[in-house]
Amino acid sequence: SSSSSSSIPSPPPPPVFLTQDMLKRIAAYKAVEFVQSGMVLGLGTGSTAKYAVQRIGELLQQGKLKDIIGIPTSKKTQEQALSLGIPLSDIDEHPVVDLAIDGADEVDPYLNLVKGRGGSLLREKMIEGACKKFVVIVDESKLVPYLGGSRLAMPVEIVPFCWKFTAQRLQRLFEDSGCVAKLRTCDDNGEPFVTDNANYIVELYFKKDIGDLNSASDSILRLAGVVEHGMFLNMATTVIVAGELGITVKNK
Ligand code: ABF
Repeated sequence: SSSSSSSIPSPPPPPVFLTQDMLKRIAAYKAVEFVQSGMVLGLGTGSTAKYAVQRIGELLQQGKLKDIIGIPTSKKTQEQALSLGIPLSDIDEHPVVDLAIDGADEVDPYLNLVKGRGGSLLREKMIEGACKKFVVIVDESKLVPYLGGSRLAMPVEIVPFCWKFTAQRLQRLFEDSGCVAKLRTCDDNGEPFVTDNANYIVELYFKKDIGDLNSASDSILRLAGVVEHGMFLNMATTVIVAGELGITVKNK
């Protein structure tokens, strides 16, 4: 039989569809363009930051970057960086960090952040607070009109001692915003989630805007039993947002 298939036009190429994971990688690679040889670098935690750490390791191995000192923000990132051969230190040894690159859970229009759903907010805040430049990398799903408004949780790291008492006090602090406080537990066994610093995490859920962020921050930190919260106010110097339509770089 004669073949007619050659006259059938080939189907159009499939539309280019970027997965959320691809967007995370695009943002991470863009941020690594800020890295220069000789820098002390804060290494973030999470599924976006992991691409930045990977890329830094690659550039070191290729000899395109030299004399980098990495300051990991979690035990998990420490392991990843070690496996890539990135030399590591801490902020005791290097109290001034040139640049940190890390993800976030929420970014508001003023570049204030919610972080800590990865559970490493305390070390992140200590290290990123010591940075000359703090570059945040997100896909566009992380952009919110105001913090705490995404109906995802705002994490607060607390000491395990009488955690119910502290969770109650936190909930009461924001009762006007319809706050509900829940202890973070592990998915596999329902046990309390334990941070790298041997603390617990309480998740705050809000029904309404919590208003002034600085006073919210102050009142949380005044509670005995609280170690740190996940609002990173006025800390990011740059936010790189990867979206379907390209990369946006927002500067403070
Ligand atoms: C860490 O990673 C956290 O502060 C933040 O919670 C999280 C973001 O993770 P991902 O990039 O996986 O969304 O930086």
